[in-house]
Amino acid sequence: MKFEGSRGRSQIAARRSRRPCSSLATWVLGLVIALGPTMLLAAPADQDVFEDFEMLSTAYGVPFQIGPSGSRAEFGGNARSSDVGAFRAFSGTYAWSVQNAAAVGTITFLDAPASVVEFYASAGSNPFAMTIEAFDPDGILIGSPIDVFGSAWELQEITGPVGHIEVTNSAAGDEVYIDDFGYSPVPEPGHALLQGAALVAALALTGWRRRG
Ligand SMILES: [Ca+2]
Repeated sequence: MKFEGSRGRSQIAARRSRRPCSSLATWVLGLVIALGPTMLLAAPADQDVFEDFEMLSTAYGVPFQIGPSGSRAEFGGNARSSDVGAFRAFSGTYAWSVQNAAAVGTITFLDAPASVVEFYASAGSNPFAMTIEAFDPDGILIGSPIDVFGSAWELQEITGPVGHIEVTNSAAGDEVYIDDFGYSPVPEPGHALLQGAALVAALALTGWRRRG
């Protein structure tokens, strides 16, 4: 099991102007960057919370949680985390899997909706067996269901706010698998504004130094 807190994110190279804090465009750019972590899609491990399921063993139907207080996610339903072997896992030998025969696994964001969710999915040896549906905090389906075919691992990227995800295994054969699961919660408004103010102040300082 592996949990990692805030990690370094991709950097945006902002164009510098001679008067960075004097234009509306600069303020807009600052807010976009401050609010932007959820928009900067990268690898699942780059999100605020990341789980590779290594050394995490649970039984079918026994829920477990990942993430720190305030950004927890609960994995539940007819699913488990287990050692499935290197052939079935995307990383290491452990993955989260949904039992066969019309079973549904759920991933619920307990404290705050997720602004972005990234993970790898594989339908194992079951063609046409895996459907992923993401719902907003009110239970409304976000976009169209995602169908995963065959054993190849596919990177999934879902932008929210996401309240919960349902993973359905509609076949009677193999399990279906998810591995390297990462997400970032929707930032609190106050925190985002503070980030924006700090960024604008940094831009202003850069402009002052350049003029000096
Ligand atoms: Ca793994």
